[in-house]
Amino acid sequence: MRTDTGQVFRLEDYRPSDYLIPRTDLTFVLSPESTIVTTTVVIRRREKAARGTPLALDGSGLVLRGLAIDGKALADDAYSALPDSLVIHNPPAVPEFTVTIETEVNPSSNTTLMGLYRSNGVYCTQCEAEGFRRITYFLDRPDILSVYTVRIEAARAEAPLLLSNGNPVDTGDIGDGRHFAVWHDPFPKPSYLFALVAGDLGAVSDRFTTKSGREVSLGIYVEHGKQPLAAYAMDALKRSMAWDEEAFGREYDLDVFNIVAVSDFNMGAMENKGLNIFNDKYVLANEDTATDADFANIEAIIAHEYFHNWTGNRITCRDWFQLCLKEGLTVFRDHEFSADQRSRPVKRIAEVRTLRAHQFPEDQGPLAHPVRPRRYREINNFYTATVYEKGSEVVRMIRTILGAPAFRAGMDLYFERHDGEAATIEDFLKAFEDASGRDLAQFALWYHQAGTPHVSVTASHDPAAATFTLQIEQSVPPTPSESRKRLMHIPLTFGLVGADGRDLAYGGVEGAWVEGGVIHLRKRRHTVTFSDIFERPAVSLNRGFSAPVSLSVEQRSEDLFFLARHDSDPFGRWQAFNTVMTDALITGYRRVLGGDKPVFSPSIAELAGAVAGDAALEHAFRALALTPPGEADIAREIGSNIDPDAIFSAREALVRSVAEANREAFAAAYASLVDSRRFSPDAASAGRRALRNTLLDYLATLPGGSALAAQHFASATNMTDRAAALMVLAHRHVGRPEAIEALAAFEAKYAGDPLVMDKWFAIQAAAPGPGAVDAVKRLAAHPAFAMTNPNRLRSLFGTFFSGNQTGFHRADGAGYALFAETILAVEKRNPQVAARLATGLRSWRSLEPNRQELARQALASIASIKDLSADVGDIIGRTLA
Ligand code: 0A1
Ligand code: ZN
Repeated sequence: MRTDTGQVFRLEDYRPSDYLIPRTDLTFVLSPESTIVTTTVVIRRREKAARGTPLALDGSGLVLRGLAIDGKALADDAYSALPDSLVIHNPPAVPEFTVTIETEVNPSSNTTLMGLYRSNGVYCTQCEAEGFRRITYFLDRPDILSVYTVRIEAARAEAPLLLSNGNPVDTGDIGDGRHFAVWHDPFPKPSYLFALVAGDLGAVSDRFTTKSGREVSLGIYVEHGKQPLAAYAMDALKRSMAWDEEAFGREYDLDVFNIVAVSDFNMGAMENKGLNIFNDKYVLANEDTATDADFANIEAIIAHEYFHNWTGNRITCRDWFQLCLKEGLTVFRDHEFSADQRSRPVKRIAEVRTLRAHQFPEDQGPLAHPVRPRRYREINNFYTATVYEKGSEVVRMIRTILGAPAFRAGMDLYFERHDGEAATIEDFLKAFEDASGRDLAQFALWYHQAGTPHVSVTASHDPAAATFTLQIEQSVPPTPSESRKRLMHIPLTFGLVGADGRDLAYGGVEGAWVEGGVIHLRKRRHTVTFSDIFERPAVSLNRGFSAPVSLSVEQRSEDLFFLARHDSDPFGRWQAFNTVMTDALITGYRRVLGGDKPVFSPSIAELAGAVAGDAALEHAFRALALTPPGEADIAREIGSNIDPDAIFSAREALVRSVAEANREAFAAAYASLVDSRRFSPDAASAGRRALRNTLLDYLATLPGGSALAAQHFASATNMTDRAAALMVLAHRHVGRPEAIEALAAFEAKYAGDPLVMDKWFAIQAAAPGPGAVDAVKRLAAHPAFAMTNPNRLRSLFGTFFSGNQTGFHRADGAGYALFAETILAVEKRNPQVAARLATGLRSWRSLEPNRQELARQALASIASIKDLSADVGDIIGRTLA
């Protein structure tokens, strides 16, 4: 564990390395407790570096066993070897020489899941961001690109399968029950993309022929017996490969593409060249074990990692400050892929919900940072929603501003210019500027400036002059260490919706650059006047969520109801309904705080009834529209002095009032959505299930609701329906016999399947109310739970800290005490996962004063521990600052 020294890394300190490593040969002699790694690197001194410049290599917790230059062992005083660095004081003056390093590592005792470790007896690696230095001393930075050849030796019985990056070159026997394999990757790559897997796994094999005729062998490796569960992932992989050729002109470039699923993994998956390693949660699925959401995630993550082959691997990052160069762009690519494979509007709404749920709170709290940060203490803590999701939104805006053809031309130019290089955000933007002739200087602030811009709008119609005017003002709130903000270029897609639901044509426009249905805000204030507008329109702004801003539009409340029914932009419709509900919930919340009962306008229930029964709308869209804003969404909109219990009461009351008003219609729609066809994970079938399950959630609040949910649970023929019913029972009928029985039945059925048990843990961890703290403590002692497994930790504690507003934020602070205790316990084994869990209190300052103080005490109790890891120390330090 790297303890927190407080060292800060700064973008402006970037300097090219004095030495390069054109070639790297690695030999792994694998053994569970003692693996010997022999690394031979060709070191090339850069012309600008003086002869004899010391060569300083990175390490982390390493033991050096041998060191030679050009085959000759080095004298003891010629170098200094520490666990975290190896310095060769006076390297040969020649331009190129070889260094051979022997290190010894213990994969079995590696609980950090970085570097070389074992998961269920399988040797595997994770090197992003700085894990390679746990394997050998190296220039472990992304701008050092090297061609790797890897030889793996292992006991055949323990590891019949030996994989690394690139193409297979050789295999054979070496006696004593041991064997070897050699892999060669012809594409120069940074060390973070290195991977090795060795173990006894089952294979799913397939083939793909690229557009230009390259035959690629595809393999997905999973625990023996689980091969059928990898069929969907394989299908998603082939669709991804075909899509990237079509949409971006990008072909695969090796003879093999392998994916390995492991059960202990810190993140979702990893794009190692030719050998992706996945958290098994994002590979294994069938209808009995996985929900529709799981299928969609698998498709998206398989695509994401595959797309990295070009955006991340062929063109990589110069330094870790440029992380969004590969991540934001690759998320944008996987979003587009899913939109094309499924329903574009539904996908867009889901993306925006995720962005608001995860990125907005980050941007609005103490952990805010620009999409391209300028400093970090621990890079692992920057795999954030801002870098990934907002990073994707920024790429989307480039396309909105340039238009699809110029965007594609910019991408082509970027690939052409930087293939084989380690690039920067400046390089990326320059490709678009050069391809389009547009100036993106102001736009670039999206990369450099943190915080969610706010856009406020007032509208007025002058019937006599037939003009319609929008007064638009932008502001960017201060964020940590950035108090003064510059004005942004905000592309707002819009429509002026007339009484018949159609967008009004306007004669002319003044006050801003308006083109192709987009208003470009570039100043603080714009007065945008449209002429020849004879009727007062409802204004639909930020259609498709063209800019990741918060928006308030002052217009008549009937306009929102109108847009919710008639906007031609599906996102606009969804947004209008969502705003109606949010506004009502905030008013209801204030009433609860004042000791009154919340009351809701009957128009809301009427609108819900209309949406539920509108056969012209996709089922999945209807499900999304009918889903009321979550408690955390409401809290975010309220902003400060939050009382989670009052939010909960207001939300419950809204759901009940909508259900009561639509009792018959919802019941009829619910009944009509039963699907007796064979299960299919396709988007349309999933949409039907989503709508039916959303309706169940409403109906379950009515008398007889628990029996209905129990019946839904008992008759479920797939995991989507089963988990949905279990959630309704466990959340809406906490402690009732139907809930207890269903939980027990689920547990009995899936006790042996850890990934399914994760759902069982998560559902209970999110059950509202003061009993959740004790429930979570009890569940932590369940035999299926393991403090060592990241998926279990995220399901139970991650869900509790980030997904249970009333339970975690219990007024007596018991949730916060459990938080502190858990972070410290997890940190000892796995600082990276602990740090992620520790972000659960990032919004503590928006709580009411009593809870705020209790949360502060819990955070301070963590901060007071000596020798905190860099990971946790960084998060807690920034959270308290
Ligand atoms: N590059 C991966 C994310 C990733 C980052 C760090 C990891 O370390 C445990 C693992 C994966 C992606 O974007 O999918
Ligand atoms: Zn990624």
